[in-house]
Amino acid sequence: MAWQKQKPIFVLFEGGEGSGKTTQAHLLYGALKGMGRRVIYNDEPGSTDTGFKIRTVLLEAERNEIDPLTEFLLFEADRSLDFNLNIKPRLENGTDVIQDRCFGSTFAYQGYGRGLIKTHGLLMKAVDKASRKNLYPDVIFFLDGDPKKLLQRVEKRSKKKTSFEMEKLAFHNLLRKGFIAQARQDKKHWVILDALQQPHVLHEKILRRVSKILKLK
Ligand code: Z5A
Repeated sequence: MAWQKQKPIFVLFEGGEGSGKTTQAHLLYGALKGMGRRVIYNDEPGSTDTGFKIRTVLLEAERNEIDPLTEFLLFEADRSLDFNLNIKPRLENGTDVIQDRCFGSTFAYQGYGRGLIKTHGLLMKAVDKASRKNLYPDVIFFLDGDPKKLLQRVEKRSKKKTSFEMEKLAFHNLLRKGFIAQARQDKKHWVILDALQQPHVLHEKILRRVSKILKLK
């Protein structure tokens, strides 16, 4: 493929902990690469040097002085850097972007999980739009499933738990509610997938949808 001709696709993966987003994002990355496309895998938080420092603060277990609004602003600061330095330049030069978490997580975790959607809903939308430099994915795959079952997958991991993984089940149920609410509000872009399916089955569904979008570009 002549690289000047590639019209990039921007794909976002969202979901709660253990939903398999990262697995599917990497499978799609490999598939697009296999088609000869220029593509990057990118995730939030922490994909820039400064963003990585923000990530360390956000994910460490002991961070009692960070209130929900501060937490939201830190995720958005990370996003603003991410779009400036990674996502926007890549899309502009015709590279596909496979994004693992973005605004969908902010509205689920900080909006629903922490309750900011009720007190700062409009502010959240305005700040987030600015952080994204008005860019929006072509498609958003939400890997949905019962948090109780999905959390069992991450329980098996030996790595140290993040501040979010240490939250109680009620918090994870709120996140799910937040993701579903967003998917219902924007059916054109959000695709809900049953995260409990086999990885290869999910990948086939995702690839089919992405191929359809690529044909229309
Ligand atoms: N956060 C936020 O609060 N606000 C924001 O705006 C943003 C993020 C952007 C980042 O954590 C944290 O930041 C995150 C939300 C919050 N919460 N936490 N913790 P992270 O970057 O360290 O990790 P993560 O994004 O949460 O990833 P994850 O949940 O740990 O993993 P995942 O991407 O959903 O799943 P996975 O790594 O692909 O798979 C997990 C395990 O399940 C693994 O062993 C796989 O082999 C297995 N797996 C995957 N798919 C399947 C299927 N289909 N069947 C069976 N087993 C599977």
